[in-house]
Amino acid sequence: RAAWTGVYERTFIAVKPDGVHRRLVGEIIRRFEKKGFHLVGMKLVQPSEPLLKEHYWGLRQKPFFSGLIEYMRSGPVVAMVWQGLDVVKMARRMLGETDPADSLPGTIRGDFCMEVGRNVIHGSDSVKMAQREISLWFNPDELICWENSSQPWRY
Ligand code: RTP
Repeated sequence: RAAWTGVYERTFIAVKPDGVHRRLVGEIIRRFEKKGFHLVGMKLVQPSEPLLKEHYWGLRQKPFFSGLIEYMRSGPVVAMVWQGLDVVKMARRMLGETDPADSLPGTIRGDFCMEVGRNVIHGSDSVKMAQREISLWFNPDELICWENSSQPWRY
């Protein structure tokens, strides 16, 4: 494939209420910026229960589902869309494992949290899920293409 294929891939990242509460928003944005990804959407939101239930629809049968919704409603969330080469997979690697106990130091969860139920950040797990989540959390006019670079090494 051409080197630039996938440059316009997008993922949905959310700093969860514990991450916002603990002032980790700047640190998280800094990591994505320094990696080289391109921010195309961002907002502080107090997510509604229906939005969260839709977002976590695939986990509705899990025993932790209601606790998860309660946790996600406990404060504002910073919702973001990041763009760049293989951003979905790379962002998941930057986040670490779902359980911080399994996350290596150097990852966001490995560095900043301890419990699976308070794991500070969400990232889409596939390109398809990213598209679904972006359209759930953002209106198209909230996503801004602010740079039109012809240089493929700048994502
Ligand atoms: P996320 O969607 O938040 O990025 O997390 P993930 O893909 O790494 O993990 P997933 O299995 O989709 O779980 C979603 C979120 O549910 C909470 N969780 N709690 N055993 C538990 O108590 C448990 N397992 C998962 C976590 O907040 C996880 O990020």
